[in-house]
Amino acid sequence: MTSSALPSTDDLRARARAALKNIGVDVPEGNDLHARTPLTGEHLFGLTAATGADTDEAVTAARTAFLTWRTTPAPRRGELVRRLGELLRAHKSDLADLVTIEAGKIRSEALGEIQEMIDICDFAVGLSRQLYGRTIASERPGHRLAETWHPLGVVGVISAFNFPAAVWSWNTAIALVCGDTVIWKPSELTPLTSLACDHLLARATDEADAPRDVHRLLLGDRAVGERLVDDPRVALVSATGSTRMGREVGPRVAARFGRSLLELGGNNAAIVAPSADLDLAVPAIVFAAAGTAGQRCTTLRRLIVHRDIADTVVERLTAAYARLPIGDPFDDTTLVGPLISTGALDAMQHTLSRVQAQGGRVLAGGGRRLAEAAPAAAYTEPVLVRVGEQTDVVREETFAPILYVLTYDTLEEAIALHNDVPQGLSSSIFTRDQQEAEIFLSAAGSDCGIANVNIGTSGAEIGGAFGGEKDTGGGRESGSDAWKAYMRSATNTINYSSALTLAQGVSFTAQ
Ligand code: UN1
Repeated sequence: MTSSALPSTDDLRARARAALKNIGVDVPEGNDLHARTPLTGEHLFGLTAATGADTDEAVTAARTAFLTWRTTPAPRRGELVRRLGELLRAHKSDLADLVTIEAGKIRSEALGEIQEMIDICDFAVGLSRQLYGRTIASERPGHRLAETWHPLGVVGVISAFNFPAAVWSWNTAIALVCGDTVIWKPSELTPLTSLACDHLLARATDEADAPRDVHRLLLGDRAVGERLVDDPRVALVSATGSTRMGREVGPRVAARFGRSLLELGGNNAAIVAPSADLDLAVPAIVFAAAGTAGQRCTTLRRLIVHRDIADTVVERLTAAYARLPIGDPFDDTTLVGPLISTGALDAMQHTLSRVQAQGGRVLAGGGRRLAEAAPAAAYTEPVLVRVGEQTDVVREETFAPILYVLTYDTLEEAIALHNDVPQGLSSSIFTRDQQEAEIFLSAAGSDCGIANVNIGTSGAEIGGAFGGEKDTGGGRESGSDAWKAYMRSATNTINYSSALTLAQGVSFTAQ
């Protein structure tokens, strides 16, 4: 299905301008960076990019602000984040408009992204009173051991187009309550959303009487990111993007003994066991695979179905795929918006032709949509492809809505197939068999950072830690104790006795 006609680029420009105005951002002007919209594939505004000197100045300012911020009591730092959360609530609709215009998300998912930001602000405010260190029993009389957590310094956040606002907020809300200051280098594809977020945080900063330079935004290309990566004053680089990008960032930051937090590619799978409730599994699979037009790092890319139910599952998925409304993401009936660019569409088609050359069979979807109405945009039908175990392409992440269907006979075989990819972000099993579910969640089961039962691979809540293993980079962001990545710990030994007792029974007294 194709939902209603597309809005014009002029309409979208006006809508973006109105959202920015409501938020308080002057419509930017410049000509070295282009805001565009995947809805039509056309140019919206010209912007000004940061230079190398701007980047250095931002790091200096954020470092100076850090010297005050690090000793501001954490609950007071939480007040800034609480104010940000209030402003996000007030501007939820405007921000969601910008996310739809720049990233192409359907309205419900764009609103969900802003809700995710509000949620992480609430979480971080609570955390601002819970940055706990432990007290440890000392082996020596009259001694106490303690663990103290301190802010790290300047945090560089490099984020991707697909979560243009939420991923920034996971990092920024937590880093700010931890006492760090933040420099943000967003995707070049979503500058308007970034300007809006930065502006709301600047307002919150003024209203909460916090130093203005606790946050700086740098719009720009790769060179800006590289400068942050190489600057020894940036204590932590938190980068979201491709594994290829992470392979550069990780070693470069490590070479200067900086810290990095990497959220890289995913190649997420779900196992569908014979006992699965298909009324629950099928819609979960369709959301995880086709939602966000397949452009989440948590998108479901591989379906590992038990041979006995494979035909039924495929039949039901094929029917569901045929009914997916594709088109204008502002239309409430649309479920699949555009891909980010025609380049992404080319990559998807290239992958499909390679899969077919390796014996893959397209079961549903794959056609281009709205090419006449919007030749510069990339609307596509999500694809379902039946593949064999020997199809190597399955091990690669293509950032597009392609779902590979594989079959299995034993759970052991399913788990082996599941783990047989370089990436390790998210995973799930659909089963009513508790033993199978527990095996999947055990050390011998899924090797991913996220492992779910009877729910898809995407759409995690902020309360849990988010991140993955292997080529996904190992980072953890958002909830649980992910905050520890934004702080450094010090171990303190306090001798409150009047005697010097050495550990390990060492004696060092002159005879
Ligand atoms: C991403 O795609 O980079 O779990 C993040 C999810 C979202 C976050 C995805 N909460 O799908």
